[in-house]
This record gives sequence, C-alpha cells and structure tokens, in this order.
Amino acid sequence: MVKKYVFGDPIDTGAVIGDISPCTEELCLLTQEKDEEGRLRFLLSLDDSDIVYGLGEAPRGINKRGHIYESFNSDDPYHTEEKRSLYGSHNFLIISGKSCFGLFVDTGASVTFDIGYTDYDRLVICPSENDLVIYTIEGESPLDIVKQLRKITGSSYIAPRWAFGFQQSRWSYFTADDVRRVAEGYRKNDIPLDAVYLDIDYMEGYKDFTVSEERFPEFKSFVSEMRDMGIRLVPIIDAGVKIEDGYDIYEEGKEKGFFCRRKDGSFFAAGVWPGRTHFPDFLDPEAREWFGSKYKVLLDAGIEGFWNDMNEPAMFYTDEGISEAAEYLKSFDFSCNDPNKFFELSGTAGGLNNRRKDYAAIYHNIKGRSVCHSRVHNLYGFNMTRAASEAFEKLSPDRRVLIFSRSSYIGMHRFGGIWTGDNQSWWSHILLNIKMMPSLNMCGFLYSGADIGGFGTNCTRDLLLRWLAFGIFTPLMRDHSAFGTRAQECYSFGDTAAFKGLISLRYRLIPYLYSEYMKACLHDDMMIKPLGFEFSDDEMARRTEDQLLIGESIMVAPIYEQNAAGRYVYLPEDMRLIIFKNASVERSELLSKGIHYLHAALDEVPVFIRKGKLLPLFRAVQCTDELDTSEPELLSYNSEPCSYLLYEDDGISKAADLPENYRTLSI
Ligand code: MIG
Repeated sequence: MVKKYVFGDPIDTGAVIGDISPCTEELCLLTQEKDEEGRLRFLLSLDDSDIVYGLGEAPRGINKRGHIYESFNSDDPYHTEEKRSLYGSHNFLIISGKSCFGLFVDTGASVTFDIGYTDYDRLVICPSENDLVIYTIEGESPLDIVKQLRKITGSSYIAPRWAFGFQQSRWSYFTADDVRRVAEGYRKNDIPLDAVYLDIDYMEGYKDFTVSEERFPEFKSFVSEMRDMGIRLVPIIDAGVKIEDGYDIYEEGKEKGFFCRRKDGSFFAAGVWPGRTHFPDFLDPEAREWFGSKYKVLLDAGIEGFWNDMNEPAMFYTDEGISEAAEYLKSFDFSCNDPNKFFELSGTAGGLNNRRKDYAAIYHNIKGRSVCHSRVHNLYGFNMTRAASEAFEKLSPDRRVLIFSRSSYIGMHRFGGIWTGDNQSWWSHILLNIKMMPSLNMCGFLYSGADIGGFGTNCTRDLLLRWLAFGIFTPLMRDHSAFGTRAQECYSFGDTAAFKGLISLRYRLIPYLYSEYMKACLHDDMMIKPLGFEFSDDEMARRTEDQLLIGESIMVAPIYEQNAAGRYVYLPEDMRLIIFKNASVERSELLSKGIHYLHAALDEVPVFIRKGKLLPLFRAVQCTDELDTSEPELLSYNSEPCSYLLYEDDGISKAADLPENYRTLSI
C-alpha cells in the first residue's frame, strides 16, 4: 500500500505519474521533527535485524546501513568509500527485517540519508528544504515494495536487443579510421562486437549535433559502412551548448530563451569541453522539446543510439568563480608563512569545478516561475534524457532507440538507461559495480552497467578479464576508457583467446539475458537481485554482498580480487556449478547448500544453476544480427524435468506493439 505525504509546497519532480491523493493522517512510520534551524527531518529506529536496501547508484553496499549518503548528483570519477554522492540520485529505501516497508523521498533538492552512521540504530533523513513529498510503501516483501514503486513511477525504458551486444568505447576514437581499426581489431580476432562509441571528438569543436567533416567525412556512409559489419555507432551528447556566434543551436536557444539563467535574467554560462557554454533549461517542456528535436540530424544519418553526458550538470569553471579566484590571488599575502592560508589558496584556485555556489546561481523557468537550481539539481540529467526520449517518440515512432544517461533521478527510468559514470581501473570498482546493479534494479534502472575495465587509470589484462566475466551479466556491457590511459580494447593485451571466450559466452547467453530483462521491463520486476530478495529467511543469504541472482535461473559469484585463484561462495540452496571456458562447459559439479571454495582461472566464468531451473544457451555469433535461437543447449541442475519460458521478440519494435511471445523450453 502506497501513502503520499506532502510537506510544504513541493515542485513536481515528474517521478510519480498519475494522481495519488495525499494522505490526511499523520506520517506514522517515521518520526518527524524540526532541527534548531527549523529544517524538517525524519527519524526511524532500526532493529538489529533490519537491512536497509536502496539508493540506486550510491557508493558502498547492497545493505546501505552504517554510512551516510547525500543525494546530490555529482561528477566524481575518483569515488572511494568515503564519498557520499555519485552521478545519480535515487531516494528510495527499503527497510527489511523486523519491519518491511519502503520510502521514496521525492524532491529535486539534495537530501542526506544517515543510515546508522551517527548512530547505528537510527535512520535520519534530512532534506535540504522543507518542500517535499514522502511516499511510504508497505508490502509483503522487498520485491513487492519494488513493484509498487514501479507502479507509481512507471515502467522501465526498453532498450533495443542489439544493445545487449558487446560494445567498445574510448575517449576518444578521433577519426573514422580509428573506428575502423577497432571494428577490424574485433572482427579479425573473432571477438563479437555490436557497437563502437563516439566520444566528444567526433564533433566539430565539441558542438552538440555537429560532426567533424575533417575527421568523419561523409558520416552517413561511414555509419552504413559500419552497419554492414554488424556494428552500430553510438555518439555522445553533452549538456552544455557552446557559445559561438553563428552556431545554430546556440543562436536558436538564445533567441527562444531556452537556456538556464542567472538571477538577473542573463543566461548562465559555465566552462565545459567546448569552452563557455549555456545549459539548456531541460525543466522547461518547450526547451526540452526543442533540444530533443535536434537529435534528428544524427538519426537521419543512420544513428540508432546515444549517451547523454555531463548532465549533473558538470562545470569546469564559471565566470564568477574565475573572477573570485583572481581577486583572491591579487590580495593573497604570499609572505604570510601560514600553511592554512596556502591550503585555502590551492582550494580556491583549484576548486573551480562544480561549486555548490555556482549551482545556486542557476535559475530555471518552471511554469513561468523562476526557480533556483538548488531546488531541482537532481532533476537536470533526468530531463535531458527525457528530452531525447520524448523526441524519439516522434522521430522514431516504431523503432526503439538506445539512450542512456550519466546523471539521473527516479522517474528517468521510464525514458532511458544509465551507465554508472566515471570509475577507475580498480579492483574495488568491480565490487562496486556488483553492488550497484541490484540497487539500480530496485529503482527501475534495468538497462545499466559500468565502464568495464575502468574509465580512469591504467587497466591490466587480468582486471579486464575479471570485469568482463561479471559484465557478461549486466545489460549494458561496454568497455570504456579515458583519454591518456592505456589501450583497453580486448585485443590490446596480447593473446585474445580468453577475451574471445568470455565475450562469445555473453552472446550465447543474450537470448536468456534479454528474455529476463524483458520480463522485468514488462512486469515491473527486477532482473538482477540480491540473494536476500529470494532467500529472505536465510541470514547468510541476506548478508551476502557479492553474489547476485541474474534472472530466474542463475546465481553469479564474480571474482574481484587480483591474483586470486577463486573465492568463497555461499550457496543458499543446492545448485549446479558450471565453469565455462571458451564459451562452452568446461566442468560441472553439483554442490550442496553451504560454503564452498570456487576455483576459476582468468579465462573461466563460473555460473550456478538453481534447482529446478533451466539455463538456455545458443550458438555463439559475431553480432546480435546473427543471433539464432532455434537450437538451444539446455543446462539444468539435474535431469529431472523442468522448463524455461523464453521471451522473444524482434528486438526493435516498441513495447506497445509487442505481442508477448513466449516459447517453452523443457527437458
Ligand atoms: O570530463 O567525454 O563520463 O565517459 O568519456 C569528461 C569525455 C567528460 C565524462 C564521461 C566519460 C567521457 C568523458 N566525459
């Protein structure tokens, strides 16, 4: 049961669709009070047995207890354990233990969640403003609560099936020839591939919706040349629009007043890749429609997918920040001999990016009212992606378009997927990827994944292999790396056999993964679940942070430590362990409920098949165009009869036109 509680005069975030009448009785699941400054806060006593699930793309565990988090969309590539905010804000929690209910704190402003950090027995929610809506969701299980949240926030975006293929990215492939080399690198080594990403350097001067004539001549025919190889190109779109006389997007936006403003009504400017830019006011439906319509030029060139970046929005500097720093430097006493002053100096000169002060100086046009950005910060990326998605409804009414975003908020899951932003080539970030996936699923972000191999810093062969071995099970399986880092394509580390084996296994699994993904989309369910969602009476399962259920048939226990021969794994029930190598079954073993040591070499992928379930595998192919589901190989726990319902469709028609097409596979 969902109850809505309204505080003050909140701005509609767009997360919840349909009318829910506010509850007239007092909020009783939480204690409500005001602090000395008159700010509302909400408290809850936690029982020892309570697990707190949720927060989507947040640092740390599947169980969020024992730390403090802040929902404030932040560009933070170097996220370590102590960080409180990342690229998306997903203010949804499930308390599961002595009690069982969910909370959705609906506001575009920042919110702090102290989940047993100050006091292990207490949850304290501190919104940064008193205008907000809280939804409480009572249900019989965490999954039931997730489904109820999805009912009020809407069903998840459905990606095309080709987006389940393996995808290669880098900042940047600078020229068409660079892209050709990547395509050939994969095809030559028989490593399957479905897409290559175009990062900011495909553009002319980093101007959105332009393509460099010099580096990507005859773009349209290049797109089809790649398409003939079974490869799609996926260009990036940045939030900031370059300020440049004569650039049509800038000129139009300026003329129509579609950019964010300062308090005095002038257009707000910030420095990003193109230099000084204006930010489109995505919270204004007309501006949204205008920006969305611009994707057409790339769709017309044959492009079928996009990634929206820098939409927290990220800012490198503002005019205000620079003049403040310049003033500060002018009056700085370099002879002061005070270390604290020197720290302040480096903070002032080096801390020009993403200043809260600059965010607070941005104003949006919301229904004719000028609204300070701080009140809606977490909705910006959401609405950029909404702009694209709503435009695709018109520009591509029959065919799905791939779209995913860096920044997000609950509700955006109706419009696109997400990737989890900049990470590093660190072993700890494989683990973070593992923990985020089920949390994102809870909030409706089903099409998601991390930069495999790590974005920043240098990747090693073993890290990439172990990361791919987990990435096989995430809908978005994309290798991406930053400018200046070591090459990270699967053919860049010498012998390619292991890479070919892992990625071919992914393709053998795509029909299963896609089927489980589509069932989750169509039935407001989760594709990737923590063990505790299914084995709720099993304390070990509830406390397992590094194993996941992928769809109905399998559990995975990824290896995320360097030089490890394997790992310990907890089986909440008897299962069959399958070790895949070169995309086929290398060995298989029945294991009983309990703890086991799992051995797996770098070129091996362990998968656990659940009792009574079937895992269908299909022929390995080079790209999703070639997928053929006619002759499945069926793997099962034992030889007792069982069946699997395989969902299939053409992979491209929109959901409304999809006949629910199931095929029963059985032994
Ligand atoms: O300031 O476009 O997260 O994936 O490669 C960096 C360059 C801007 C951040 C994205 C990353 C992308 C990079 N972008």
